[in-house]
Amino acid sequence: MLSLKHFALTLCKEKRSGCVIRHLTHFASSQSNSIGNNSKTPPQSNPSVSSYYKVNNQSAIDTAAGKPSVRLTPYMILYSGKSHDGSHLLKSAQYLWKELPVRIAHRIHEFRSLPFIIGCNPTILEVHELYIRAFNILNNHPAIRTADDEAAYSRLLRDLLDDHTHVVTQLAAGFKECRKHIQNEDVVRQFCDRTLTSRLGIRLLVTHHLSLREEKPHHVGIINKSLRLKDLVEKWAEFTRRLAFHRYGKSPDIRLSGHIGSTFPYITLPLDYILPELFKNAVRATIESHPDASESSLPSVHVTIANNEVDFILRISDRGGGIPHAVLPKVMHYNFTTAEESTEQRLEVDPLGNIIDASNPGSGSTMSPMHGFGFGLPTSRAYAEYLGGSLTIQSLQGLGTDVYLRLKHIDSKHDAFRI
Ligand code: ADP
Ligand code: K
Ligand code: MG
Repeated sequence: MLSLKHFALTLCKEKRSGCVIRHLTHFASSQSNSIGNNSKTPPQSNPSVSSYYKVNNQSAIDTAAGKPSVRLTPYMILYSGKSHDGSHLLKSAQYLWKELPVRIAHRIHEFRSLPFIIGCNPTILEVHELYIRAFNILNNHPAIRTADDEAAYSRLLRDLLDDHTHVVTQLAAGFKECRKHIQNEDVVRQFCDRTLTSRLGIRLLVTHHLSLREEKPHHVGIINKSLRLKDLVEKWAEFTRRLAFHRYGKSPDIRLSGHIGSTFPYITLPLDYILPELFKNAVRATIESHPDASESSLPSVHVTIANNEVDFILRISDRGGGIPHAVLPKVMHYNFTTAEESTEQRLEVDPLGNIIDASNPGSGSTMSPMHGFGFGLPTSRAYAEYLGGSLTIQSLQGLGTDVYLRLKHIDSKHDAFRI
């Protein structure tokens, strides 16, 4: 055991190579009994080492990754019903107990298939290790049979959700460091699309289960049975304006029109990511393309809501100068950003790239910066497509930009999408 650890340490220190890691992975799995069963990540360890020598579950990962994932429609989730005896909670936990290791094992396989120049980046390795750790914990968890089991399992899920809070920022930072060595854009896009949407799916399922345990008016788990899109748009518009004031000292108005009275069942969680990203882009472009404009002379950002039986659409129109012809094909690339050219000063950011929000310190760690990693548009588009929708951009070069976010209703007769 000692010699394997020493072997791994030496190799990884000297040569961070994917071949070495894969080799180690297999070597270690054949030694599984001698490595021990500790599923906890050693604190402060070198991730490149600890991910790979502690791979006693390697064959378990392979087995789980060979199983298909069972995806549910929101309709199934919405109408699965609540029982008085709590049996719906038990069923929900049992589904997760089976499903989560499979989904996480699929992710681990994808991490292992990354080109080694990316796979060996320390920040990417940290995320890879988080997934291995989550797999070990969830896969070793005993079956859930009683209400007490379910309660304990839920506490575990809550902790894991917290541990994985910064994964998007970590991936964005990791890719930023190493992807200049990768010529093939498709490799990065496929990995990021799949990792981020799968993560969204897992978080939706887990948050849904945890929310089933709470009573919230108009809600079944994560599904708000009568979401008023206007309220959500206003919340994130206000958030973005505060961010802009903090960063630039001014902000354009964000105006709302269209079907502002409409309500329908929907899931807030993905919109809580997409809306601020789109608003930040529009507000930033508006301010930076009018460097000398006063607050009152900045052209407003216009948000239009359209709702119909099949889907709902948000159009975000700004007068921020548009996206130049040469830039437009790249804006959907992960990590592509024009932020480096930006003349404005950066806000204070913590090591994960999150803004430290002076007005609300408690929320600081979950706030995203105004821009920077080039993940806003591609992640939003991946989420929208995962949810059976789309995100498209029309640039009116020289004038402004229209962004269209389309999302399928969850109560439509057809299987719009699966989580
Ligand atoms: P980031 O905001 O971190 O740069 P995004 O993926 O959100 O990353 O956007 C990528 C780039 O697309 C931006 O840096 C900017 O150059 C351009 N862009 C996005 N939205 C707009 C917009 N509304 N107007 C002008 N340019 C935009
Ligand atoms: K981008
Ligand atoms: Mg952005």
